[in-house]
Amino acid sequence: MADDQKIYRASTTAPVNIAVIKYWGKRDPTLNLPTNSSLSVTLSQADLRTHTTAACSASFPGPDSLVINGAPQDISGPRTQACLRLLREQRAALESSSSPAPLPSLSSFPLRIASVNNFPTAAGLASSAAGFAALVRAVADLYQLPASPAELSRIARQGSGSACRSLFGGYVAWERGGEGAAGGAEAGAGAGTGAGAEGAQARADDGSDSLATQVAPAGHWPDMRALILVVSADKKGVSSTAGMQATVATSELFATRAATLVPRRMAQMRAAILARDFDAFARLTMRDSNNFHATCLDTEPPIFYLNDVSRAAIRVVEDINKAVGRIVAAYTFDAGPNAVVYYLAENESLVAGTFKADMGSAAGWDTERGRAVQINGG
Ligand code: 2P0
Repeated sequence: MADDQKIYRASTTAPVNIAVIKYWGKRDPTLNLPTNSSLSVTLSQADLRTHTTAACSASFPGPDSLVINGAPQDISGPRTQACLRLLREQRAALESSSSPAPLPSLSSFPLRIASVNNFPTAAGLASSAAGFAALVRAVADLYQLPASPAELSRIARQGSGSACRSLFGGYVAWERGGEGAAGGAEAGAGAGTGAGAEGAQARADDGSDSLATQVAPAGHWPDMRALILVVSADKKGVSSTAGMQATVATSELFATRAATLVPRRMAQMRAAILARDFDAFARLTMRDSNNFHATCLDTEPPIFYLNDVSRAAIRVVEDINKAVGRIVAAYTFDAGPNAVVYYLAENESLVAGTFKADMGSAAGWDTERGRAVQINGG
């Protein structure tokens, strides 16, 4: 086959992650730099993942295209364009340094990208994290980039912030970065509130150190489980991007959260995970979810992500923990009403069983709406 007809392909998958210390707020919307660090647990790919194939060829008519679950997407937005541009730049650098055995100039070929989720899109679960993580890794594989997962996370972050955490399995931190950079800390977050270490030349806050790293692999704490309770499959009323911008601009509670609470909780959460201390993990998870939603309520105008069923789920967790006399279940909610409940395998029948019994009718429990999932072993 002539080289200009050849089709190059690579496929990969990326899992969904659910934060236990929440990302909310951007200090730089263009580079998609967060106001505060965050930490998440990656869910099993058997349960929730995006599968993506990237292809390119000189024979493809342009422009680049992306299809998700069979539906063509508009990829002209700055987020997707930033990811594709950064990946192409890295490929072009490889090509220009590849003489005397030149690499094919894939960076100049149109891309065709197709993604499929193994969970119903209508399930109301955030798919942008797995989606951008899979897109970035598929194109990086297609281009045979020698980039580490951390380096790819820096690119995926620009597609969707939470996507950077889906490049890793297990327990994953996204460090805000920018400490000591000119203007980096003044947005109000981070332990390093002094902009620029004394005597040091202040660097630009360019996002080069805002990336994900693994705190511990899933095998470190293999008994961790997550129950996903889909309260509503509707698209959320206020998008994360718009919601967090409004919170940063108007909530006084948020400034304290970002500057003081999150840095402290990041350290405490790391310690809880490394010590496999479920009590500490669970308390921090619930408090951070509640604090995040409090800042949403403190936004002007207020943002309500939780609904009556969400609040009923909180009460079920409280009742389970009270009945047992210790904390065996922890709820968390993202920018929507759906609950994720973390627990240990030994409490599976108690936690999942109680939810099914107590919330079956309220949440319309079925296998689509309530499912127990493993933590990803990757
Ligand atoms: C999180 N969320 O840490 C938090 C908790 C929602 C609540 O990351 O604007 O879709 O694309 O960077 O990643 C949702 O925000 O936002 C999110 P963008 P993203 O998981």
